[in-house]
Amino acid sequence: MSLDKIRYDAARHRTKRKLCSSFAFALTFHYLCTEVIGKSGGRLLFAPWPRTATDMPQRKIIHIDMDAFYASVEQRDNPDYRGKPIAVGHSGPRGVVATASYEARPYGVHSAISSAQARRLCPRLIFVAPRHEVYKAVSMQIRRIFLDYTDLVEPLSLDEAFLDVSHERSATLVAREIKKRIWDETRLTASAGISINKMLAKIASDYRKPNGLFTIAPAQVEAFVAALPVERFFGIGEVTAQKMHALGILTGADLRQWDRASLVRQFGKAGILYYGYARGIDDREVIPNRIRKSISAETTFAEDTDDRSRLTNVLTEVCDEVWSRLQRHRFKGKTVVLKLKFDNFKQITRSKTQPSPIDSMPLLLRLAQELLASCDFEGHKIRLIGVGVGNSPEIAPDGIQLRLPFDDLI
Ligand code: DCP
Ligand code: MG
Repeated sequence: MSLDKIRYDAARHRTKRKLCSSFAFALTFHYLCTEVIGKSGGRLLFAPWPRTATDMPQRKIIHIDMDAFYASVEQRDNPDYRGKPIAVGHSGPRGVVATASYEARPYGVHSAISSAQARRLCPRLIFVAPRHEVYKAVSMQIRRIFLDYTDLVEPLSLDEAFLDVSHERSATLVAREIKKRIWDETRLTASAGISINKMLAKIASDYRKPNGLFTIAPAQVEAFVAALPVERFFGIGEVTAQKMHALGILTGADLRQWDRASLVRQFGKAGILYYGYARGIDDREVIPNRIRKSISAETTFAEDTDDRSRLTNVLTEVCDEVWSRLQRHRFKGKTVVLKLKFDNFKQITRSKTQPSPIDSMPLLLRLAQELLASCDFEGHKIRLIGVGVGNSPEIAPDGIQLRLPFDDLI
């Protein structure tokens, strides 16, 4: 807190001073961006590699993330759960926690741990079965609110989205108003992060959770990033953070000591991204309404199995679900993907591509069955089976095979 706070306050004072002297420059720069560079898609195509975030054309980005989303919905709808540690998820032996209320978090209960472990950590934890339809409905409600402020809304999941509000005078005021509307219309709280790019806005929304609002203004970026522990950067996961720690990189300031070539040597292509992160740079645009690339469904068995006739039965159910989703979303695809997860958690995918879109349930099922028949289980039992359809002729030019990472299948 203290170091962060000192640097943050110092940065605030610097901001005020800088703001006045750079006003005239900003006006000229704004003119150049909108009139000259703006016509080339808003990108400084001919610019040299920018040294700092403030060298970049600046956007105003808001990141909104609902607080303990599923759990808050359950506490809203059932007064018995309010003020209590709850976990949304199935409590059975193979259950997993989708999320936990803020009352449960001090015990160490969080998303993705097993329900059994959660119960050990917090014996009075209340398990609540998920109600996905309700979460989806709330998600649509908040999305409609976002769209009242900008068309540039990029949902990342049901409960979070980036908004580009560069056209607004104050992104912070917009964020405050959005939070209020979310509360008024859903009785749920959200946290908002405001800054000049996606990476910083995402970090900012997490900074004062729950029910937080935090702005990283342009002149604060350098000091903020310098003091930030590397594990808090959006996109630096646990494994990478550990590797950085081993190299003595604990904060953004440490990361900034590294040149681009050395980071690429250590971290591959991601090194380029990290080089930018250390300088508060992230040039990714807010992309509204992602194009759906695929549709899938999957099932985890209550008990691992290698019984081929049981697998075929479940495969039929999964294909049924995929088929009904394909119809609901009017989605057409030429490739079927089968995903299997073994009892040792190893995962394989196999795919088959047709010359034209899969246009019937029997065809989908036949292709999925052929894929299953071709799989060697290597003596393992199956824990999970999934089927996806992708490679839509509407988004892939003919003859180009789309990559089909199963994780992208919705
Ligand atoms: N979710 C899930 N499985 C996970 C992570 C999340 O099913 N491994 C679901 C439940 C969450 C929702 O997605 O409520 C949103 O995820 P977040 O990461 O935003 O977590 P929360 O909203 O629950 O909490 P926070 O207040 O930290 O944002
Ligand atoms: Mg959330």
